[in-house]
Amino acid sequence: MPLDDLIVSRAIIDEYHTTLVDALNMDVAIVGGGPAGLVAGYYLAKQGYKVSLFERKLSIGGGMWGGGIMFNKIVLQEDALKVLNEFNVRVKKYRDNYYVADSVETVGALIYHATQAGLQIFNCMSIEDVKITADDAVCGLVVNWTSVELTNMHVDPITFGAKFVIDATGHSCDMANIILKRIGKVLFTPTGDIMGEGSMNAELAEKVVAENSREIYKNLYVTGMAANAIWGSKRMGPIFGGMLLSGKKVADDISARLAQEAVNA
Ligand code: 48H
Repeated sequence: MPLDDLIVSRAIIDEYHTTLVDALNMDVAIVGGGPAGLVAGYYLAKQGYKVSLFERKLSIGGGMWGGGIMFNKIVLQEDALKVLNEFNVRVKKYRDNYYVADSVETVGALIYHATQAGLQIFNCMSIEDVKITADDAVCGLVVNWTSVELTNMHVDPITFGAKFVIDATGHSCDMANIILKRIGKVLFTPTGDIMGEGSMNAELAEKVVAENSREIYKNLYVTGMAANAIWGSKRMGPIFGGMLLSGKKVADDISARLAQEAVNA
């Protein structure tokens, strides 16, 4: 059977349009496709919630691909294996409490299992603002193509609705920065501001990252490296167990809120 180039185009346009329209109202919108955002998306989608993840770059995976200094291995501690094992990644025990995985295999597995669970990923899209309610609670995202951002063209964005938003943007804490710029120093931190990332200490940083992964402003949660930056905790370098545990923690917190909302409705 001959192939028609225009049917190829139509298939892409039709299917993308359907996917995009379907995402206009979500339970949860995740900004950033690093390990923490992907794990959060996996757990929320697995529970049947409608979740989309928006990633600025063409590739999903954030800072995980490069392992440490582009040696593409990642280290995980024992506690995190229960999360990693859900993704069927091969892990080698290096010594007690130190496990090593291939970073490329891990990113591939996170993307595969998250999308199979129902997470909708939009790549090449940058979040430039949040949608807010009359009392300044976050209720969605303002989105544009990254190519528009890069070329600095004056093209207006479009808006998506979400009951909850997760800042999974890593070191840059983009969503928290948007709140500071638009609304002020109103974050749920002691200062209302981003408290800033401390220097390297894997032990201290990993101990608190899951606990730091929580609501930072009305309906806005944080996960991953951004959680430690916002709450003024240390960085951890190329150990990724905390990123996985952090993604799971924020998914657990939000699913508890969504379940409560369903009861109240
Ligand atoms: C759309 C955006 C926007 C935006 C950013 O950096 P990440 O991998 O984040 P985490 O928290 O999942 O993982 C952190 C880890 O990779 C890391 O850096 C560690 C452990 N460092 C330790 C240390 O000591 O340095 O991914 C964040 C993603 C990236 O892909 C960005 O492109 C994306 O978010 N992003 N996407 N709109 N406004 N801002």
